[in-house]
Amino acid sequence: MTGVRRLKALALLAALLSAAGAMAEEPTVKVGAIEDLTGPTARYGIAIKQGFELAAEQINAKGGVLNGRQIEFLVEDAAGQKDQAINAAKKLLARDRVIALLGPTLSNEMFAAGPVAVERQIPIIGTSVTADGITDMGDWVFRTSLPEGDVVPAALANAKQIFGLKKIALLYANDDAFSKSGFDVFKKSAVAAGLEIADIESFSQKDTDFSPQLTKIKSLGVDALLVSALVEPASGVVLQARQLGMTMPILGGNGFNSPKLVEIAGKAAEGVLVGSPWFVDKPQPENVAFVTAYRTKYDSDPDQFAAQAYDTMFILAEALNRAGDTDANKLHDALLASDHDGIMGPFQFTPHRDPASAGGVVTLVVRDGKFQILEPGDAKRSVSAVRTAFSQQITNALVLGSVYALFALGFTLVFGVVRVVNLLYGFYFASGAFIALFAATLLHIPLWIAAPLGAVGAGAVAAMLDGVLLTPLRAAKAPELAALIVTLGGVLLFTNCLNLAFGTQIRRFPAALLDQDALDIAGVVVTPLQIVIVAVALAMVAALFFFIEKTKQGAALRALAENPDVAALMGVNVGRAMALVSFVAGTLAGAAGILIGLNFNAVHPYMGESMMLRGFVVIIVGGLGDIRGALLAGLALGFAEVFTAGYISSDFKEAVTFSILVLTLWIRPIGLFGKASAKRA
Ligand code: 1QQ
Repeated sequence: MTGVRRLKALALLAALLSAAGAMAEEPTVKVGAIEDLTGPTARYGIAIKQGFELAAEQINAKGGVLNGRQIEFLVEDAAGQKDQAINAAKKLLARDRVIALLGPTLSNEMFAAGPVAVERQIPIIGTSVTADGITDMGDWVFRTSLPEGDVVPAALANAKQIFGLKKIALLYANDDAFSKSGFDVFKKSAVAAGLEIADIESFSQKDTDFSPQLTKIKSLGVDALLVSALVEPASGVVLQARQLGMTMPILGGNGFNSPKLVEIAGKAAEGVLVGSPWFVDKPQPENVAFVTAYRTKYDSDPDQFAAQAYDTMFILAEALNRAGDTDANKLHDALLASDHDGIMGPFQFTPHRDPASAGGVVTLVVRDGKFQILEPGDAKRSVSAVRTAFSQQITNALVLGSVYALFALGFTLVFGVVRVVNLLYGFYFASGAFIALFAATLLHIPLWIAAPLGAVGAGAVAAMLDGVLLTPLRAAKAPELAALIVTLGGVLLFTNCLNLAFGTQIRRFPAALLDQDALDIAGVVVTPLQIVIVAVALAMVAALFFFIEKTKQGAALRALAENPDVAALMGVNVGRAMALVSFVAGTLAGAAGILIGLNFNAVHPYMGESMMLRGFVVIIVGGLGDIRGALLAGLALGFAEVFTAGYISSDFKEAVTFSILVLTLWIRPIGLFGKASAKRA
């Protein structure tokens, strides 16, 4: 290389290095969000993420922040779980070194992840969290979402005026921070508005049956139902309230304000009210531009959560520019000085880092499948009839009890014949529901075919799994405990597989498939579906009795139940008989799962779990393998649960179930119907 050439090469290298240096001087500004992208609250989280993305894209297109730096938006999934929210916060702070955190989606998660940001002294800005006490966590916790206390009183006052409300009832989820806090606000606002609170009922997030509480509320003749819950349970409440013929306005909190409510509850959602700081048809030009850009990018309408997120990204970008660099302390102070004019309206923080103004709150109503501004004309929807709660509760109990009986019969049959407490049975329950659901929704098979298909499918799964898992144990004459442990391992494994494959969220049959007008029979409201449920359950029970008592295979099973060795000597093919029992029992479990899934329109991997406790109670109370006992005990359990929830509290439902079990064991260990020598099957 000549000297000149070498110089040229060096010059080139220097130029390259300086170009790289210039690029290195303009690193991106990393902003991290913790949102629910999977799980039951994903609908909120995805809308929020899209709102952030759209804003970041627009800000970047206009030159970014801090004189030309691009915003790099990173998002971690918290899936509605507190521990996942904490991990996401730690990851974004330690690994990605984000300059601020946005989210999490839920107050529950914020109470977990907020302290992480406080400890690291990095701003965290909630855009959807509305529970009381969020910003009390520390100086680094901000929120742009209006707390329930700012929204609910306005919406309630509005509803009171339009519907002439006097007497209301309250219903809320008692195991979620937002729902509990929203309930406190509802209660306080109702008292302040001079409304009579006729009843307060609660439920747990994982509940899918709200009919006992609703039936009680219905009997009180209230003018409106106030509900504090996240969208999944909220939709279930709305669906069942309408099924019970409750046509009064239902006012929800922030959790209701999602298009998912209408998707799940269908026609039942009509007349649902919610207070909101924003609505899609807001005429301001900035909002029109936002809605248009959002529709273009995502092919769907934004909701309130997307709108709040969109504004928040601008608020953060403006604060960064005011701060002049990414220093956390400067950013913190710059955020406090925010004065943003966005699609939600003018925005400033209070010194306590909450939104300063609650102006612009509107009351929305679901009309024609969409949230629209509430108008006086909507009042004509409010009609509420007082009905006899007692006969309605009996109907609820009959529906539930007949499905429990169906479930318990199979469980007891397996126990009676195979002598194994088969914990996989709860998995077969869920399998039936999943097969029917997918047959109906993915393959578009009509429900009346999809449902039996699901039941038989669950039977096949049962025959196969029992064969694979239990035959070796039988061959080795392993003790009964071994079989119990194997089925325990099996149920954990397969339920986890269902969970991995389909997620923990509640899946629904399309609302349109189940949209049906309830029948009013002498003041008792039943849906055609509920009549079908009881009829199918009874028909299957009758068929089982016929099979056991009157057929040759049934006789073989009875022989097997009496004494397997003698049965084998008599020529009963034990392996085949076992497979048959598993198939029949699995079919009963699957059918029960489908009927429960349809009744509450809720299917999820863990639906069999709570059924297992009930299965145990029924087996033991009914008399260890006695199918008549199981039938009666199943029905009785349905009644016990419905009446406990309806007349005491749903919190005690499981306690009552368990007490029945323990009492039976104390007083009559062989079960109410068991004979000393336990005639089984
Ligand atoms: C909270 C809420 C939820 C409805 C947000 C999606 O308001 O958890 O605070």
